[in-house]
Amino acid sequence: ALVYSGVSQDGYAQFCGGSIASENWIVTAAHCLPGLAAGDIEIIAGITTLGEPGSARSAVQQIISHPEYDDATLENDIALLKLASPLNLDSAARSAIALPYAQQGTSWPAANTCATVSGWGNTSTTTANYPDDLMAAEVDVLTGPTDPQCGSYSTYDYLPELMLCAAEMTLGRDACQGDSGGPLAVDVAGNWTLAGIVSWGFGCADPLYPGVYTRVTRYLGWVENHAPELNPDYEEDIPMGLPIWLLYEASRTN
Ligand code: 4AZ
Repeated sequence: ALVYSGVSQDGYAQFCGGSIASENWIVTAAHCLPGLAAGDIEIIAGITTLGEPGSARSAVQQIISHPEYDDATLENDIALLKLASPLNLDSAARSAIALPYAQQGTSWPAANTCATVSGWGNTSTTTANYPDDLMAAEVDVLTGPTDPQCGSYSTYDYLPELMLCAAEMTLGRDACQGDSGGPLAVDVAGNWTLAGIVSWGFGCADPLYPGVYTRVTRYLGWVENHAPELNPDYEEDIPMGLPIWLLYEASRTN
């Protein structure tokens, strides 16, 4: 969770999501961050319920938003947060997600790939109903990286090279406001991999307007330029693990 440092109650402070890429780096959406300085925000990792006793915040040392992020078109909606001190990734509930270096950028993820989006965003399309418990939903990648059409969006708005289109048409599950910056994750042979970053959409769970995500494969070079340790060839291995929503689902009794 990305939270405002000036707001002490986590449930009120949370404004976006993010993904742990390594002990020092969080990947999120650039549109979460305009006007914010590193000292204005903190991150919470390793919990599923906002406000959970004992959940610690981590300070952010630097915000690196993509220099070509465009807040009118939402092109290049990606940012890196460098943490002031490393997270302890030894905890099962606090582990990194793989970046899709091993996947083919122009063919992955293919249409019909199952993906999971998660976050503390709004659960209602009509009122503000923000949960304290982390939510997760399985959605389908609707089109491949070269398919120009995403639902009913105009081809000027949906740019398949930079964006990814995913939705759950029959159950009406989708990301919504407050989920921005969080992961769209795909299980690649047991390695949870960051395919997308929650970016934008017209409303939420509207059958004509799928959720739109930043296409992470497109930005691996940019990520690596700023955070060389996120390149898989870097000498230190990043401990990967299960995504926190799976641990949460496993611990639920109902
Ligand atoms: C938002 O406002 C937002 N349905 C994020 C994702 C979606 C819609 C809105 C996708 O941050």
